Amino acid sequence: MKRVLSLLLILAMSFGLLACQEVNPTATTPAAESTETVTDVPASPDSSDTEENTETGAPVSTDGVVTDDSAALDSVTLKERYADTFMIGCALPLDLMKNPISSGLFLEQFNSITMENEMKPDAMLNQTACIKALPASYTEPVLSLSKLDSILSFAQENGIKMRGHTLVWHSQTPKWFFTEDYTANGALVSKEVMLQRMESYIRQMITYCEDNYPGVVYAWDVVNEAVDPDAGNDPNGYRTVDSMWYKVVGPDFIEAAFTYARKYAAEGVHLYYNDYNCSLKVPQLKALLTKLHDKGLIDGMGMQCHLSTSDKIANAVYYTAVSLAETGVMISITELDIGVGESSSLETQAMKYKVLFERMEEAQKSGKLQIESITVWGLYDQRSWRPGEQALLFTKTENGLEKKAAWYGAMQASDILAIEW
Ligand code: 9MR
Repeated sequence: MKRVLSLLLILAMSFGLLACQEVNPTATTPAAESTETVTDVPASPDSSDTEENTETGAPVSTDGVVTDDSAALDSVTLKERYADTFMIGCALPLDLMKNPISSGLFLEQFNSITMENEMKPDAMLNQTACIKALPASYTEPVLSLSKLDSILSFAQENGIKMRGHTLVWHSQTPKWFFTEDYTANGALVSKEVMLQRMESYIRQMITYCEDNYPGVVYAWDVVNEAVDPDAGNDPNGYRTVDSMWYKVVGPDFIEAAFTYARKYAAEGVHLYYNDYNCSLKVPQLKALLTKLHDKGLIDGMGMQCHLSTSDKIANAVYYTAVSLAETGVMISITELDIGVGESSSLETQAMKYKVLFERMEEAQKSGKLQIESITVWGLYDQRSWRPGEQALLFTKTENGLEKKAAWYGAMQASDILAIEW
C-alpha cells in the first residue's frame, strides 16, 4: 500500500515538474529565500507502519528501526553517493575541525571544506602589525598567514579540497583596513592606495595557499555579496550603503578584485562571485557575471541558498541556477541550509533537501548545468548560524551526532517523497 501511494505521489510530482519547467524565474516573482513563515502542508508518506524519530525526523518503523530504503543508505556516505556528480562540502569552524567527533563525521561524509569564519579578512588582517610596519605596510597590509597552517594542513593531510571564503566582502572586513594609519578613526585612503592594498591582500592569500599547500584550495569566493539593489542607489544594483569597498574604490572594486585574483591564482583554480537571495536579483547578477565572464575573469557563481521550508526549490534554486548559468559560468551551491519554519516539520525539510539534490544531480548529468560542489553551511543544527531553525543535516543528541531525515533527503532515499518543488 505504501509503495502504491508513493508511486502515485511521485507520478503527481512528475506532472507538477513538467508544468513548472515552463516558468522562467526572471519573468515571475520568485519566492524569497530565508525567513518566511511556512504555509505549505506537505503530503505525508503513508504513516500506518512508520513514525518519526522526534529528534532527527528520520523515518523509523514502529520497532524503532530506520525504514527499508533509508536503512540501505546507512552504509553509504554523502561524498560516496555523489562521487561522480559533484563535490560535497561542509562549512566548519576551527573548533569543530579540531574536535575528533565532529571532524570524524565531517571526514566520513564530505570531501570539500569551507572555513566558516577563519579565512575572512577580519581573521587574516593583523592591525597591530600593519601599524607597526608603516610606512612599508601602507600599500602592503600585514596578514596573519600562519593562522592558515593548521587549517590547510588538516585539508591536505585528509585529502579534502577547500573553497577559500572570502577575499573581498563588505562584512567582516575592518574599517581600519581602509584608513591612512590603519586606525578605525583615521582618514580614508585614496582609491589608488586601496586598490594596492586589495591587490596585496589577494596576492598574499592566494600565493600563501598555493605555495605551501598546492592544490588544496580549488575555488575562491573572490567577491561576496556585492549586489543588493535594496542597499543603495547604484545603477547596477551594487550594494553601497554599508560597503567600505564601494565607498573608497567605487563600483570598479568588483572587477579589480577578479583581475587580481586571476593574476595570482594557479591555472585550474576557480574564481567565484558568491551571493545570497540570488532569485531576487537575477538581472543584476547576470549583468555582472556576463561582464566578468566576457573578460575571462570569472569561472563560477556561488549561490548561497540559505533557505526555509517555505521556499520553492524550483524558483529559489533551480531556475535561478539555470538562468545564471546562461552567462557561461559554472554553479556551486555554497552555503546551503534549510530552516524549519514554525508550522513546518523535519519531514518537509527532508523533502526540500531531496528535491534540491535530485534536481541538481539531474541538471548536472543532463549537462544543463555545470555544478562544481554543493556545500552545507554547518555540520549540525546546534552549531548553525541559524540556531533554533534545525537547518542542517545532522543533530546532536544524547547518542552523539545523528543523521536527520534531512540527511536521508539529501541522499534521495526513496521513502522520502520529494514532492515539494
Ligand atoms: O556562519 C557565519 C557566522 O558564524 C558569522 O557570525 C557571520 C558573520 O558575518 O557569517 C556567517 O557566514 C556568512 C557567510 O560568510 C556569508 N554568507 C552568509 C553567511 C551567514 O551569515
